[in-house]
Amino acid sequence: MKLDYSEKLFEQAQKFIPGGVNSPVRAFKAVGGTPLFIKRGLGSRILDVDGNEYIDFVGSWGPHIFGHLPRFVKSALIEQLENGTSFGAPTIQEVRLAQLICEMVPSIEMVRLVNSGTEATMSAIRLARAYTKREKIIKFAGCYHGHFDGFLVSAGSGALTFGVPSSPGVTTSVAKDTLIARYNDIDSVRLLIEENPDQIAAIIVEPVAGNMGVVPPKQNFLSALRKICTENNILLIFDEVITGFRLSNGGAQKIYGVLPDLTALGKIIGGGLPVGAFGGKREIMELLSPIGPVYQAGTLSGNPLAVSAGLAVLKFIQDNPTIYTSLEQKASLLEEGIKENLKRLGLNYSLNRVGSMMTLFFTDKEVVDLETAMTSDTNLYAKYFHKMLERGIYLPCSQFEAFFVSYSHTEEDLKYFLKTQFEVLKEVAK
Ligand code: KE4
Repeated sequence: MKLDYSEKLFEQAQKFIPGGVNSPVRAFKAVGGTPLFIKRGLGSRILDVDGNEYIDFVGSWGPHIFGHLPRFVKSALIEQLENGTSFGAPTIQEVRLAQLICEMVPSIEMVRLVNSGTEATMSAIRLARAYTKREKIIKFAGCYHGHFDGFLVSAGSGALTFGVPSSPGVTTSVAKDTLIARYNDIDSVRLLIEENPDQIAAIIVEPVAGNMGVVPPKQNFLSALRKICTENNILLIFDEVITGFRLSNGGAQKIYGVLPDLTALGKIIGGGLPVGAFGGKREIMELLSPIGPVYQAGTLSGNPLAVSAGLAVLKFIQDNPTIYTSLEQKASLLEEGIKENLKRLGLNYSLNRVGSMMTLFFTDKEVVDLETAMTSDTNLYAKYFHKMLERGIYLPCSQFEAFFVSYSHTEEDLKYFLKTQFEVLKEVAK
């Protein structure tokens, strides 16, 4: 596989951009080698600058549920482009997108559009602190909510219930307000609440974790979180940046029947352009400036070009609810095929799947939280990643990410994946 131009561009990029990338995970640090510079994407395919074509199972880390550049997104963008890109003033498109989100996501009565998932989650935290007049938050080890200071915190030492910075530049005073619980372990949440009575503003959770690899919520975990939050006047925040409109036309909250107080969205609602959103109960959202005292703003929030792409996607989802049946069929075909490959090769790696997001963990442990996810053999994953890439399959460049099936993946794509995976696993896992 010729990578000359990607290698040359990566060398240049590292002169001007830290690590040569604008987001760390893209740098292939977890798997080694040179990141591919992508020239174009269409449907289930991407093409790198050296002319190599791949079947894409990353989909820009989640946005491309319909594959690259679906016709309805392309036409929406071209139409908006004729009218301009940004005005810093209200537009009809953002009203329509906000209205659709409120109609489709069960818990959202009011929503504010922003430019990224991080902006959405960090603004939801600020709002929760203002609403409850409390300062501490609980997040879960292994869940990622963006690069807001308060989220870049790891569990403090056993004796300390509060967090310690997991990145330089995050102050200890910020980190001490973030408490870390164990995913799928409601007792770890109960303990933190008991140790910090009446001090916790919110619990933020990925209802289906995607950032330690895919980890589904155990039976009743989400409903237990809902109950414990209600009992303790804590706001429950669902970070649905990945799961929103990925798992259903109402996100994970519609599938699991658990309603959070606030929800963060991103990725799919931007159709591949920068859009995030946070929303929830009217009485909470009305605390936001300009009607309330909680300040939050953004020059390009609700940007007409970005919103036009997101609006086209949500309209297509609203008009075609059967897409999730088709996605489920494709994803379960892949899951069954992967399990068949593992069985034929006598391998007992763990495969976690929810809807069209899944992860193959190179461990024989059941993966239910960060600790079990970390038992995976990341070196083996790196070998698997590169051999799949050499054969034209583009997977996440980290063991601890989800890969995605899109509506544009054909049966031929999935069968090629399975055939290739069998050959590769036979080679790397011997
Ligand atoms: P952004 O600020 O990157 O748009 O969204 C942050 C975020 C928030 N919540 C969840 C559940 C997320 O998954 C993310 C971002 N996801 C990562 C990969 N899983 C984005 C990839 C990257 O960082 O480049």
